Amino acid sequence: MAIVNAAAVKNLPWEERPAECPDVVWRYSGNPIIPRYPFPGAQGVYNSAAIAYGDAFIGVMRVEYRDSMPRLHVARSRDGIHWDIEQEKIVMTGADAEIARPAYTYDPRVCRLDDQYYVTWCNDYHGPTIGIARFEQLENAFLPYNRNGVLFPRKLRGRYLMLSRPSDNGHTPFGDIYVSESPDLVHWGRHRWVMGRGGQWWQSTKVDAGPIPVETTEGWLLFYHGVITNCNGFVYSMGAALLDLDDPAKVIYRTNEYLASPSAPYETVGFVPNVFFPCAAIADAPTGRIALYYGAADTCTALCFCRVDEVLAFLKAHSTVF
Ligand code: BMA
Repeated sequence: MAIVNAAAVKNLPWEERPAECPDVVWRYSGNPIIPRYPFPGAQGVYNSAAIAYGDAFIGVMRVEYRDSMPRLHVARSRDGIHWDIEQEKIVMTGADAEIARPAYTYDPRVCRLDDQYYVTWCNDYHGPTIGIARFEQLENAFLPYNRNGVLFPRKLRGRYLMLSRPSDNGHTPFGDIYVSESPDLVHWGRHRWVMGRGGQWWQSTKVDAGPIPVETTEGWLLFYHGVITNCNGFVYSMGAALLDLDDPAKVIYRTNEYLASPSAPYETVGFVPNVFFPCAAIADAPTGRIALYYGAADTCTALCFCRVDEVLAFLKAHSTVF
């Protein structure tokens, strides 16, 4: 399995797997890379997006303020580990006045598509829905309530594709992943079910797309989060699926065991304990190495690593498609 349609990433943040670690995904030893209080007035940075840009990296960060409301901020990094976060929030321009003043914006993804950069995020319009912007903000993609809009990095059959998860206006105790098509990034339709919760308990409450899918010779590699409800509430873990290259509504493999689940102190203790929420994957095509950014415990930002061939081998050995 090889990564395709992706460039070599100079300065990919990377650390080899520790000798004692048996897992397919391993954590960066310096986690969390962005702490809880990055600058005055902020009380958390998590569930954030990052992308390689030239020899460096650009991030769109979810910064939580001391009114507990999330906003998006631009960040820059030379090594993908140490980040300078702008202290002014992103102000979107170009949107229709009706959708231009959301109370909150969160859980961004950044996608390079047709040589432009797109940001999708959870946008407030009488409840959460999916915002999209390139230089200017476009129309919201879907009706409320919807979350985790994740674009594909190229068109298929001349159409843009986006994953999303219809939800409710609260902490949604259900959720399946759908894929939708658009000719222009404004009008979305042909909604198709991709995969649902169910099966093993770790993903029995809801599932949601994570980073922009990584294109490989065998299919689209999608990292996602799966949620269990236990006596203490939700627990968010990370799994992976391989989607058909020509028809991503078809799931070829899907992990029946998680790849990573909250276990480190910064994942199990925080504003919302037990959340491992991946939002960005930076894939280095020549070496098959992938650096994943994830939000930990709705509090800080952390980094973990994997290799594409090992993830596929794990998927083949631990797959149940339902
Ligand atoms: C979801 C979203 C995420 C958050 C998660 C756990 O509904 O709000 O941003 O990380 O809950 O609290």
